[in-house]
Amino acid sequence: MTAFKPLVFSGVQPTGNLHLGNYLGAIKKFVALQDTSDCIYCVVDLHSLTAQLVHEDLKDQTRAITAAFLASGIDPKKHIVFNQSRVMQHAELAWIFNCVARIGWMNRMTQFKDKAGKDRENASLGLLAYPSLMAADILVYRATHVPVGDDQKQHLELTRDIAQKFNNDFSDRIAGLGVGVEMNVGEETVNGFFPLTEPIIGGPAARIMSLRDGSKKMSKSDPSDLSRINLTDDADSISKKIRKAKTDPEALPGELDGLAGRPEAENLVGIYAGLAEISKEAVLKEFGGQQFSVFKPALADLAVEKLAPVAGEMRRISGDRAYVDAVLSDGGERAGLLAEATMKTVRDIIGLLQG
Ligand code: AQP
Repeated sequence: MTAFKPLVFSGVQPTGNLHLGNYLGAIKKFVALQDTSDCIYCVVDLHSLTAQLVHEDLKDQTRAITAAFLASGIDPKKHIVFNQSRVMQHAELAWIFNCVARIGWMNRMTQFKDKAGKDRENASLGLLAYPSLMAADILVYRATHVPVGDDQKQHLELTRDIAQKFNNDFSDRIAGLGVGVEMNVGEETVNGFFPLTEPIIGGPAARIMSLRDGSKKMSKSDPSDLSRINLTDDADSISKKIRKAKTDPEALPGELDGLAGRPEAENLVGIYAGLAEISKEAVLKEFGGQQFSVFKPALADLAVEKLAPVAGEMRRISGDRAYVDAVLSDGGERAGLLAEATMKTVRDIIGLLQG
């Protein structure tokens, strides 16, 4: 569908402890995609300022997410790992996209509505413009694929809208400079500078929910630590949190249909499936008819078995701060070269005077 060189980009904010949702929804996919694609993985520190401007320990949080990437199996030599603020072209392109995107588009974003709450007038401009920076993160590398959790689907659609509007608004200049790439948009073949990036979402763990409330996604910012399994939790905490996870009194059904209207049960089945790398159907085949008193201990054992090695590696890698910093510095340099190549052309397309 596209003639752009396939390239994967994704990012994680250094806003707190990584949890099972981040791991199953995003990081596990990052690791798997390394075998088939060139990948760029970024700790998006500039994004984290939208939630909280003054951080006590932003540098250490950035290192901790990097350690989680590496501990999970991301190879920083074959691919690129860096933190966003090292490559200022992200912010430069975000500014241009702020001028391409419309305020109405941003106002419609459910994440903005959720995070701004009732006092929208008092939310930071950065929080409103978050998706524009996210589009810049992706498109400054002209990335074609973005593995994310289900909660980021709307932002990815907006990234496509921004790319499409830029391609349309500047179509003559893109053609004049000969920097377009042919791609199919619906029935049409158009020439654009930015790809219409595809999200990679799906599988049984695309949206992991809170262990305390099956209607809320598992989140770093949930005040209850019992709502999430942190990647740094020890075996006892993992088992305790799964034991205390909210459920209903029914046994597990044998078929997927039987999970309808049972969000907490569905969530635990999804977590099991994500960790075991099998489908929810396969989990129900094994545990259908069983009570949670049987399923929860099996889930806890599986979670400990899969997460303990990652937590151990994270601790080991975090202890070597010089290594983590070297990875980010090397990745930043390599990412910076790619981003600058894109921005040179973007400045030409727009008509900015440069040396
Ligand atoms: N509950 C989740 N289930 C599946 N995937 C998830 N992701 C986040 N929560 C879940 C995915 O993890 C990646 C990194 O997320 P992020 O840290 O950049 O942003 P976020 O979505 O804002 O994460 P949190 O934990 O919910 O943080 P707060 O509480 O600060 O808002 C993304 O691919 C995301 O989809």
